[in-house]
Amino acid sequence: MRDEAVNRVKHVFTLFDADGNGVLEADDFDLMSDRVAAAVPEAGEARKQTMRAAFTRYWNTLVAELDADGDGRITYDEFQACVLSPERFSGAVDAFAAGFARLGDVDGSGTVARPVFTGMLRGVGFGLPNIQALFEALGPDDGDRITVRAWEEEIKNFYAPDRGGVPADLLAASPVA
Ligand SMILES: [Ca+2]
Ligand SMILES: [Ca+2]
Repeated sequence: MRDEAVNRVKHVFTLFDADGNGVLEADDFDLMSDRVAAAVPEAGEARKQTMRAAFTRYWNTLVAELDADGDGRITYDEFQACVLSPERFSGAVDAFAAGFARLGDVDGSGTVARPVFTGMLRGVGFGLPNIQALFEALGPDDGDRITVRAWEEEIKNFYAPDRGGVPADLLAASPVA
């Protein structure tokens, strides 16, 4: 596995452990979707529901595939097995990427404005300099917006164990210059 992928996996585990108790549980995903929804007050209820459903589905897939000892919680040791067989998660990751990125398209234009992008990723727990670096890497247009499609693809890259040197690495880099 590539070093960049290992770094992303460690970072993602820390982020997903939203309440910081050292293990992933259903409550973490509820907490995260609450924070993300709160970051985009202007998003419609339908988009929020899709986003929440994507978080829930993602958790259900993780616990079904990774909870080796069946205690309903995922430790880091259990979690890192996800990178060994990414094909088992691709459906849930695709839904997660789509539900998340499309929440940011609050006006249905197919684009996401910088403040919305920043608010949502702050909601998940990423650092502001990392978020800004990723936004720049996704090529904002003259109106300071990126396409939902570009963001969605980058979310999938973030979870791909065989990728490296992708813009998504910027989210796990520290510090970002
Ligand atoms: Ca937790
Ligand atoms: Ca477990």
